[in-house]
Amino acid sequence: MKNFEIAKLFYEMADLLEIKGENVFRVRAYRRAAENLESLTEDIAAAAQRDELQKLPGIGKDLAGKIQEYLAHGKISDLEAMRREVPRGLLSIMEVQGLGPKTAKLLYDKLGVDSVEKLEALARSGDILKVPGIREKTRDNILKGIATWKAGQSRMSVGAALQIADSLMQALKAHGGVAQIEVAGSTRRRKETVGDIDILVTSAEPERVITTFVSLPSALDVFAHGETKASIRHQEGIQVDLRVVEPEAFGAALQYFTGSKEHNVRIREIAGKKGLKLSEYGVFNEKTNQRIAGATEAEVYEAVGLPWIPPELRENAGEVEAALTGALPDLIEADAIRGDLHAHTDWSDGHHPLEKLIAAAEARGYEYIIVSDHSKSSTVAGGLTADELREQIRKIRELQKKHTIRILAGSECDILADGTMDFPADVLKELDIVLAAVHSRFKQTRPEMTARIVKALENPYVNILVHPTGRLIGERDPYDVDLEQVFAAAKKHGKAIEINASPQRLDLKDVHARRAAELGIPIAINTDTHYLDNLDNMALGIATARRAWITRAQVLNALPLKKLLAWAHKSRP
Ligand code: DGT
Ligand code: CA
Ligand code: CA
Repeated sequence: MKNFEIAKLFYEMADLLEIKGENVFRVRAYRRAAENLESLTEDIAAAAQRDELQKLPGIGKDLAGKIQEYLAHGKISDLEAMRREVPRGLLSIMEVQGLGPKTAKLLYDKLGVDSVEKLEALARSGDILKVPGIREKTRDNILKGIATWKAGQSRMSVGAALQIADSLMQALKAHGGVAQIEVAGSTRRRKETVGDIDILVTSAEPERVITTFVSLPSALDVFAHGETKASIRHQEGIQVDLRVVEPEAFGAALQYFTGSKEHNVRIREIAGKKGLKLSEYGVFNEKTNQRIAGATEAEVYEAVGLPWIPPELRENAGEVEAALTGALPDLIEADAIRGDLHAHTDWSDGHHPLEKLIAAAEARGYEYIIVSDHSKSSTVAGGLTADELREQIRKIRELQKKHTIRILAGSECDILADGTMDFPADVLKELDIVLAAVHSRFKQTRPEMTARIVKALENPYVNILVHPTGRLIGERDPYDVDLEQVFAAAKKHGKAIEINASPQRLDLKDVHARRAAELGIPIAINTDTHYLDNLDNMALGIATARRAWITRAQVLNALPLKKLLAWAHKSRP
């Protein structure tokens, strides 16, 4: 069967197209097709023979043609051409930010720099300065880029990890032998970054499952290949550990491998005091060694005298005490979310028309959806002028007549360097909801940045401070700001603070969101949608809120429309 071979080539094409800066939809189309081929159990050649390639998920005309070509000639000419254009070595150094494509090509051609290690050596020794056009500043940027690249190599955002885990689990299920399957570790806890992915399986045919796993096209290297355990390096760069366990120990193994280690230490202590021994194999009576629980997590916790604890809470951050006293929080769940309060359209830097956003929100069953494009000072993001915003509001009111979902006119309005808002009061007052965001001058001092945001929160029209620290995980540090002062101002003026659900942001992060919610500040969980499928990121925002111990009552967009609007307009003059 050529399924896996073709999947591997499609993964490579996606990488090459991405490096070349091609349309993201094309890049994704190749990745999705590769994932689907990984899970396809029928021989792709059989589908091709019936001329039914295009009936397969994710395969359009273009990709069907590539598959036909490979089946007939054993190669894909577009891929061959791209390989010549972007050699492997060049590809690897282009992953370093701060190194433009032109410089990368120059270093590759003239000095044979084909790895990040060589690039780093050259930059550190200073020899890189001999290359025409590379100055001290470029060199600094390259070194910074290398540091970020290294950090990014060691941990991955949980959003990306979840996608990889889901796709691997789907492939394993499709190829048979899998009974139960779950992702464990930090991925299951939805920690914002993940070191490696841990997957647990029960199976009557462990060997079959392990063999499938190590031969998947997305498995670049195999580190370990045992009878019930295997480790691979996934093509996205992360390690994945697979363990096959006995059904009667699945719950115990899931509990153990979900962690965190610190949480597990506490649970084992509690078990010990009851004369029980807890391990990845089950809960045992210490004296008789008899197993008293292990098949499900719930029975494992019950055996040690605790209610089941949601994985997002298992960080030894008070959850064990809460469980012992029956005080676990009733965490927010997906079905409590009534709408999204941060979304873009092609009026600014979103990639879909207004109508499509509304339809997508309707399809999710939301009660309301905001339209919150950028304001005029965000020029790179295509920010709207006041006139354009008024035009958009008119358009929204007109579209409203055809819809039952409430379309909220909003703006993601810039907080200017001095803390004033990018639009004056007479524009803001026409909006249903106003978001406030920092998009410029990230390098202000802590007192400047804090005063800037506090001033914005004093504005009577501002409702929600969005992505409050500006961090991009693995890419950009948060700006320097005193969050305690920001929270105090939000509390005083009755503003909400966002958990931005975009996997690159997750901003506020869990511990800060927990603090804000404890202070009584409403938390908005928003996707900041730029592509329609970003609406799915809501799940990640909810997971972050759950890690922050947040309940439905603390979530702004769990409010019904009327209450939401009453809240939003209460401080308007
Ligand atoms: P990561 O991969 O760094 O993002 O974090 P985790 O939590 O996924 O850690 P990992 O993959 O090393 O191990 C998965 C879980 O297995 C971990 O959360 C708890 C459990 N575990 C691993 N090693 C130990 C250990 O030495 N002692 C205990 N109590 N638990 C462990
Ligand atoms: Ca892990
Ligand atoms: Ca692991």
